[in-house]
Amino acid sequence: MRTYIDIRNLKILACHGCHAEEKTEKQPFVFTVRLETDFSGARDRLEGTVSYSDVMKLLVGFCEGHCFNLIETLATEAAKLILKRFSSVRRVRVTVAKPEAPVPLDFETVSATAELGWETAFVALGSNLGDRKGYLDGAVSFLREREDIRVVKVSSYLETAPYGGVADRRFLNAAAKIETILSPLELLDVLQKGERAAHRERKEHWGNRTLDLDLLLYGEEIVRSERLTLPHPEMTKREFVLAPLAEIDPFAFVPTERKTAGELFARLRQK
Ligand code: A4P
Ligand code: MG
Repeated sequence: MRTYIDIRNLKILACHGCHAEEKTEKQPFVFTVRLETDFSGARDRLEGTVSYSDVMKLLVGFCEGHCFNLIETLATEAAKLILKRFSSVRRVRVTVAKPEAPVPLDFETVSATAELGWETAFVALGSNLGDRKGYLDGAVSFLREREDIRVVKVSSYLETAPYGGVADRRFLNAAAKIETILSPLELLDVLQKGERAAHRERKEHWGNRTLDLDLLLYGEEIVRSERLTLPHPEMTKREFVLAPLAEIDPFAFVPTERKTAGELFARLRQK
């Protein structure tokens, strides 16, 4: 069963738009919101559900307190805010309409819709320079501190021999299961920020490093772009990735292989 709370046509006067006068003259923005939340835990108590009045008040404060150029940004940021503030909302769809948009034509309204939710992803952690355990602990804390990421589970730390013929010191490796409202590329940016915070120097590909944070899986998405490949292209060949991944979630699904982490780990060990 899927259960929703809908808020329809919440009208808020605020300043959003690209034109100079839109930054100072208020105009109406009309919000329609669908919250996906599980009703079964509520047991007819307000504390057990998401208070629609709290969601509406949050939207009013947010819309009045910011000044974006685009209704696309307003819809996306409002959706992210709802997901961060109301932990029982799994997915949200926010439509922002701007009926008085400054276009000299006869139209009813114009709107932008953002739909997002908490997605499951897996991150590989590795370190083979300096205080290796300290770097992995620091990376986990870095992820835990973010409002747009929830750390669900972290594997044990495994001591592993260097793989690939470039790095020459032993690694400490781990994997983390997270939930995030970030897109895959936004998440990659965050992981690279975490690496920089650990004073990671990119000297040579596959070389020694204080901290490597790789994105292994993001839901069942398959991505082949310049900056990002998903699932991580090397993951199925690496015991130091599959062992901690299978430990925390043997049913994590690798869509390009049509196999679970547990199956891939067992296959690799047989080789
Ligand atoms: N990139 C593309 N897809 C991804 C993804 N799914 N996750 C791009 C992360 N990054 C991805 O990475 C190079 C580029 O890959 C990034 O700019 C990103 O846009 P990098 O971190 O700059 O360079 P790197 O770390 O040298 O490459 P990579 O591929 O992360 O290295 P690996 O493959 O992780 O190898 N042996 C043991 N025992 N344990 C280890 O942890 N690690 C390595 C590093 C070698 N041997 C090891 C270990
Ligand atoms: Mg890397």
